[in-house]
Amino acid sequence: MATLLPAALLLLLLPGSPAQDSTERSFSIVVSNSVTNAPSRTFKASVPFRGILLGGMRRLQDSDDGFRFEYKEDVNYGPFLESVNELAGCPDDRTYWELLVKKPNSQVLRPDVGIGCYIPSAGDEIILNFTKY
Ligand code: B12
Repeated sequence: MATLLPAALLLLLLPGSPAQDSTERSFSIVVSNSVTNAPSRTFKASVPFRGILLGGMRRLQDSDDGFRFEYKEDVNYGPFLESVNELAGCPDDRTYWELLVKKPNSQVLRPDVGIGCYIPSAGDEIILNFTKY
């Protein structure tokens, strides 16, 4: 009887519950450059339910030759995005890849976490913006 099932098991069995939701969350990744104002490039990406941005970027890289990135692992904060399409941030020039998110309502946020922790929502426009600090 359903009433006797533990709550977690019940959640797994409920139709449409997050645990069963296998639909991908589609979002876009815009590669932009505020230093040179080079034209932006837009890519389509997706993550599964609660998937992290880094995973969506990896899958995009695997499927699209036009998108390449590299990151280094920071001992405290995880993956730090170092380069996109062969362009790397440089401490001497004080350049880096900033992570911005434009929400469907056009509000632009600057997440307080990096690519390893940010969880894209459907319709997000993830902006990887080469800029200066
Ligand atoms: C300075 C700074 C930066 C500088 C670092 C370069 C420099 N030489 O100054 C720049 C501007 C590049 C930067 C960028 C970002 N930062 Co920052 N940054 C800081 C800050 C203020 C000080 C770090 C520092 O100098 N520590 C002292 C030195 C001696 O220690 P360190 O270990 O060598 O420091 C290095 C790491 O902190 C690393 N780093 C800095 N920021 C981030 C962010 C991530 C996600 C990672 C993996 C590493 C990393 O760069 C430092 C220099 O090499 C901290 C907050 C704080 N007060 O600590 C936030 C902080 C570390 N940054 C943060 C964030 C979120 C970012 C960004 C993701 C912001 C964004 N939306 O774009 C980006 C990184 C994007 C990417 N490319 O992956 C968060 C990380 C929180 C988290 N749990 O993920 C912090 C804690 C601030 C906050 N919002 O609370 N940052």
